[in-house]
Amino acid sequence: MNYFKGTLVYILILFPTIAKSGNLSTGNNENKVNKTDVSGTIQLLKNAAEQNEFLFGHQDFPFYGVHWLGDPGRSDVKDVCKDYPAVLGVDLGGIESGGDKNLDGVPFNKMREEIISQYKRGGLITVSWHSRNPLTGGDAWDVSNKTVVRSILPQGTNHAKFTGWLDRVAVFLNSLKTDNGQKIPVIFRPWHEHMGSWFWWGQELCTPEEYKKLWKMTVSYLRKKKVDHLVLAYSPNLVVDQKDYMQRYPGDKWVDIFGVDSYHTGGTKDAIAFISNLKKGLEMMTYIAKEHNKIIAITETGSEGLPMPKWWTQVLYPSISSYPVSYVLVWRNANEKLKKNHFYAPYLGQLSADDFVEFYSFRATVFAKDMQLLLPSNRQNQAIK
Ligand code: BMA
Repeated sequence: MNYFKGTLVYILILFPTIAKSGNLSTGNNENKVNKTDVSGTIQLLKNAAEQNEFLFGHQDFPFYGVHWLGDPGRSDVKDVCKDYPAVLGVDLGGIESGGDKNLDGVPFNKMREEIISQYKRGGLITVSWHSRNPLTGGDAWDVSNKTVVRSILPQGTNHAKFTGWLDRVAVFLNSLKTDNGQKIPVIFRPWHEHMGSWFWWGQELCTPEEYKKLWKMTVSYLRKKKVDHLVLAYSPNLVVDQKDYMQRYPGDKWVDIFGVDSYHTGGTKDAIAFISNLKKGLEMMTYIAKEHNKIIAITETGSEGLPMPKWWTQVLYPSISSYPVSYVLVWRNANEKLKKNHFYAPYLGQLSADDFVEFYSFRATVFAKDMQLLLPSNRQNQAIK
């Protein structure tokens, strides 16, 4: 059990007001990204990073695993280490078409339920959006046309269609509430991996100005729809040069987290290169995040199929342990009947499962039980003792 392994929890138990009143956002009130409730989430992540701790996250963990689908309360990570991840990642892809399930078959109603459960257990939630292509009708990976972004900006032929899509996103985000009607803060990271060219919003598919306009339009439209509970994460695929990282940065008023998506492909033979490139990227991000008074995170990572038995302690951990990374999220564990060998967290009996338990036991790794202690009810218990 690692209930008391971290100092993050003590800081928040002793000084709960820090979490409520902290605010890392810059800019004047009118343009501030955050209302008070989300500044607590940002502060929590900042505290973790400052204590050399990071929250562990897993995409889609409550919905399915490699060998199961829809078992209530289950998660491959929990099967292995008896604890839920501290961060739940979900994807809204498909919501724009008005369907009731996302692109990976997760019903939006179920997604909402699990987001609420994750919040109740003290965890955080991050939302990505593999939106379909609004011009061609294809999916997010349809890069056959380079005018898609231009076509959805104001004055573009598809602007009205696209704001209709944003309306659906706003309705879902605004429905994420606790029983007493309080909205649940979520880390929203739209238009990710934009320094690659595999999504219709990618580098070769729009100009830097168009990308920035897309970001600002998305955020300001959602704000107009009263979506005021977002922590905004900018998450290019890995670049190591500061100029590249900032090429499409929309500005401090529009971003809270400096993220990066970086995958280890190729197993053992590419491990050293993966570690060294990720370290270069994190070094640069640490420097600019400090200049901009922001926090950093690894918004997506993983080694597909986990072929290395000690990937957690010998590849992932050494890549990030010297940097103030606030959270790290590994991608989904696709059900093997739907997509073979497409998993990024261990399941019981998987080659890297024992090493994951070791990684879990590290003081630096934060899971749901650590987060539980931050809940107001538990803070009171602590005070009484
Ligand atoms: C990708 C893969 C796809 C999935 C998409 C959105 O990286 O996992 O199978 O549809 O993410 O979750």
